[in-house]
Order: sequence, then structure tokens, then C-alpha cells
Amino acid sequence: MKRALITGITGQDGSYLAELLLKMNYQVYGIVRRASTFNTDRIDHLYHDPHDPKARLFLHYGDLSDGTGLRRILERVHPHEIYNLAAQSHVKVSFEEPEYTADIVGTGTLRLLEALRDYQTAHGVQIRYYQAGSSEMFGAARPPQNEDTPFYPRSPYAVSKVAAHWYAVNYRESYGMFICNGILFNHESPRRGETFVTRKITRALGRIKVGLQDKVYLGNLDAKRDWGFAGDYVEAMWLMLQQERPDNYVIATGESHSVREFLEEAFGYAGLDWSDHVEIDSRYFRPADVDHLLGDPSKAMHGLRWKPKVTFEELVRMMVDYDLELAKQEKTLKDAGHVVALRGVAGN
Ligand code: NDP
Ligand code: GDR
Repeated sequence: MKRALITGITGQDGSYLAELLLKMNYQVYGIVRRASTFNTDRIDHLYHDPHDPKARLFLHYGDLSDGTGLRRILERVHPHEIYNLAAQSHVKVSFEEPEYTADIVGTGTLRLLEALRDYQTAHGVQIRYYQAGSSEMFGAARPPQNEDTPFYPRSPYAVSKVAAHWYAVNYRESYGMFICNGILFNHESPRRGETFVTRKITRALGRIKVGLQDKVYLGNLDAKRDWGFAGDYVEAMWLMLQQERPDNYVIATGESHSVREFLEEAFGYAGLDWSDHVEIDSRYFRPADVDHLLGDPSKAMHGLRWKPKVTFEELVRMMVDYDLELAKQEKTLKDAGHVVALRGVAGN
């Protein structure tokens, strides 16, 4: 049975990837960071008590800031594949916490690669490693962007992802390690963090529709992104590690939309006019933003035989449907006298 180790398993992508690998009969090991509250909501449906013979998902406490802990986990798990998805992944937050972002996203990747290099030498094995790169690395580069487009990062997050990308390339070239860099464009889902713009919009829309709130406050509506579905994108991660040779791949839909277009699609689907409910608040603008990301996924389509299945319209509707249902549940709780927090709606 193949064993995969996932950092960032509690995040959006980690949960879809764990689901995919379990379906393919892997044993899945996830690294979870300790928090004072439970942070495993997205994977709770996959978890069985480790005493249960059905259990194939196992969790270990760990953090990308703690290299010794990462080394210990490798020795306990003996993985065949590693997916490094852990990150402080919020671009706006990276302007507020640049040192922490660099430590986890950039140096954290280096810690894991160092641990892996030593593990491979000690055990005489080769493990396949996936590095979660981002279209943010292209930043201000002219669209469409592909594997040959030079990086022009526009935030501490993006600069840190560029560092992680080049560490990964350098370890591949220096030590012959099997390391793939996925350069993934934005991908969303009903499990998307509630402070990213798509989910912030659909969460607010659900609540507006059932009368729990009236407005949502946003920043730059002109930014254009190439939005796909997270469930499709984790398949590309797996495919990269099944190839004969490690490489870099852009994963995208090849179609971009502005935040304004996302609003039109989402509110239109729910039978509302977005302009009645959206206010601009300067606190959501970034010191430097990325205007237009549009990926060219030709290499992945030919080399990996990967293509996105969910369209932009289907993605928006999937998220709106889910968040409308969630808002109805909140409404029921509120009507029964419970406090319903505005968590996520007013975030970044
Ligand atoms: P999320 O923010 O949803 O998940 C990030 C994960 O990293 C969470 O499990 C989080 O744990 C974990 N994490 C954060 N800090 C640490 C740390 N110090 N040590 C260990 N784990 C940590 O991100 P996504 O799932 O959306 O993205 C996955 C990866 O792909 C990230 O690296 C992201 O930067 C990158 N990416 C994402 C894209 C997207 O559109 N979604 C596009 C391109 C790249 P916790 O749950 O406790 O917070
Ligand atoms: P992004 O995603 O920065 O592309 O990073 P996000 O959804 O945060 O922003 C997309 C665009 O929307 C604009 N915007 C707002 N953004 C947020 N979060 N909140 C708002 O209120 C708001 N109003 C307008 C932003 O300015 C931006 O232009 C995501 C993350 O998942 C990264 O980890 C990943 O690497 C990239 O996608 C690809």
C-alpha cells in the first residue's frame, strides 16, 4: 500500500487531496499544527479512530517552523510521496506578517527539503515530492502565463513562493531528487477559506439571501483571476508525481474573470443585484495587487493528460448553493435563539 504524507492536510487542497488518495487506496498521513481549537473540520469526514482496522488516515502534530519534528515524522511514516501544501496562504495577510510568511512558505519548504534529502541518503530511497507553487509568482508578468514566463512577485507571500520554487528546482538539479513544482492558478470550492474573495462573496450572498446581513465590504473589483475548482486541481498534483521525470507544470483553466464578473454571476444566480449589496472599503486593498492572471495549461494538458472539468459558472453555482444551505442553517439557529457569529464575512 502506498503511503503519502501531506503537509497542510487541514486546508482546502489538503482535504480534497486526502479524499482522492484514500479513494485510490493510499495510506494518508497528515501534518496538523497544534491549535487551541480543533482545526480538522475539512477532514473530519475522512477520519476513523486509529484503533479501527478501517483507518487509513493518520495525523501527526507538526509545523513547518520545526525542522526536527519534520525529520521525526519522515522516520515514522516512511512515505512514498510527499505533498507540501502547508502555507500562510493569504496574500493580504502576508503584508501584515511578512517575516512569518517567509519563514513558513519559503524557509519552511527548505526545512522539509533538507529533512527529505537526509532521509533519502540515510535510507537509500527516492521519494516523490510535490511543491505547491502559485500563479502569484507571476504577479505583474503579462498574461497569459506559462512555465516559461518570468516571475514578477507582488507580495511577501509571492516572493516567498518564488523562493520555495527555486529551492525545489535547486534540490532537483543538485541532488537528483524527484521534485515537481505545480504552478497552480486560483482554485476554489465550498471548502475555500472564508477570507478569500470568492468564498467571502458566496458566504455573504447566502446570508444576504436569508436576511442575516445586507452588505458585503470588498476591495479591488477589477482584479482578474483564472478560477478553477480545487477538486480538479488536486488530481493534477497526483498526476505530476506519477510521471517518469519530475518537472514544473502550470495548472489553470485558460479563462479569466474579474471579481466584478464573479459578483455578477453569483448574485445573478441567486436572483439579486450585487450593486445593492456591495460596498467598497479601502482596508481590503493591498499595498500592491496583481491585476491579471490567466494561465496557459497546455503543457499539463498534453504531458499529464489533465484538464479541468468544472466550468466557471458551475463553480460559482456550486459555491452559492452550498453557502445558501449553510446560511439557512444559521438562520434556523438564530431563530432558535443561538448567537450566530459574523466570522469570515468581515475578514481579509
Ligand atoms: P489553505 O490556507 O486552505 O491551507 C493551508 C494549510 O497549511 C492549512 O492546513 C494550514 O493549517 C497549514 N499551515 C499553515 N501554516 C502552517 C505551519 N506553520 N505549519 C504547518 N502547516 C501550516 O490553503 P489551500 O489549501 O488553498 O492551498 C494549499 C497550498 O497551495 C498552499 O501552499 C497555497 O499557498 C498554495 N496555493 C493555493 C492556491 C489556491 O488557489 N487555493 C493556488 C496556488 C497555490 P491550519 O488549518 O491549521 O490553518
Ligand atoms: P489571491 O486570492 O490573492 O489571488 O490568492 P484572493 O481571493 O484573496 O484575492 C483575489 C483578488 O480579489 C481581490 N479582492 C479581495 N480579496 C480578498 N481576499 N478580500 C476582499 O475583500 C477583496 N476584494 C477584492 C484581491 O485584491 C485580489 O486581487 C489566492 C490564495 O489562495 C493564494 O494562496 C494563491 O497562491 C493564489 O490565490 C493563487
